Amino acid sequence: MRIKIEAITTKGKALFLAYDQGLEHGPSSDFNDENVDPLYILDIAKRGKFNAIVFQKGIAEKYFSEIKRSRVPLILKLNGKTSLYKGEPIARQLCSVSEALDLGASAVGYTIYIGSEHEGEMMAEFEKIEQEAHKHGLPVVAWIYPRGASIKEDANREMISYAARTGLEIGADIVKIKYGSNAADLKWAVQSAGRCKVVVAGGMKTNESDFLQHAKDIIQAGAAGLAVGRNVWQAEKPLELADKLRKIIFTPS
Ligand code: FBP
Repeated sequence: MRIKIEAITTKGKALFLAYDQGLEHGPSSDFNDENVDPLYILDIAKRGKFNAIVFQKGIAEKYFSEIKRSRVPLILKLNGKTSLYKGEPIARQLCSVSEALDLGASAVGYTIYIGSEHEGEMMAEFEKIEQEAHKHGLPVVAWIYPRGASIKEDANREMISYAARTGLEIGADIVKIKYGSNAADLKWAVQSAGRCKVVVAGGMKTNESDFLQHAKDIIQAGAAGLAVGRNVWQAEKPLELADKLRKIIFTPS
C-alpha cells in the first residue's frame, strides 16, 4: 500500500499545528481563555493554511463535525501522558488506528521516549501501530524525545541525531524532534534521518524574531518543516505568524 504522505505535506514540506498540550502539560500551564478552546485552534489551522492539525482522540470525537467541515487534515495522536506522573517516562496507547480512520485521520502520531526504561514497550506498541497504519496507507509521525534518568542532556547533537535516526530505523514516515541548540547540529540530525522526513517542535513560547530565525535554520538544515504549538497559538497574532512561517517553509530556495 502506498503511503499517502501528500495528504499532510506540500511538495515534501510541512507546517503542522500541534495541540496535544492539554494532556501533556495541563490547561493551566499553557492555555488562556481563548486558546483553551479547540475551535480557536482549528480556526488558526484553517485560516493559517496549516498542512495538518494534531489532536488527541477526545477532541477529534467531540469536535468531529467542525474538523470535518474545516477540511484541515487531522494527525491523530495515538498515545500520550500527563505531566503529573514523575517516574521513568512512558506514554501508552490511548487510541487505535481503526478509531483514527473512523475519525477521518490523514495520519497518526505516536511519542517514544528513547532512553527511558520503558523505551522497549513504546517501540513495540509503535511497531504494531505502524504496521496497521501502513496497511491503510496512513503516514506515521513519530515524536521521538530522548528522556528519562539515563539522559543527561536531551537536545545536544548526539541526542537530536539519535532521535532522528531512530525515526528512520523504526519505519516512521516523519520524525518530530526538538530543535537542539544550533543549525549545524540540526543539519546532522536531518542527515541522520535519511529518507525519513524531519519536522521540528516549536517549544516554549519565545519572542517572534528568535522563533522565525529558528524556522529559517530548520529549513536550511534540510528539514521538512515544523510541528509547532505554543509559539503559534499563544501568539497575539497567530495568523500573521503563520503567514511568515509559510513563506519560510514553502518558498523554494
Ligand atoms: P510545542 O511547539 O508547543 O512545543 O509543541 C510540540 C510538542 O511536541 C507537542 O506536540 C507536545 O505536547 C509537546 O511538545 C511536548 O512537550 P514536552 O514533552 O517537551 O513537554
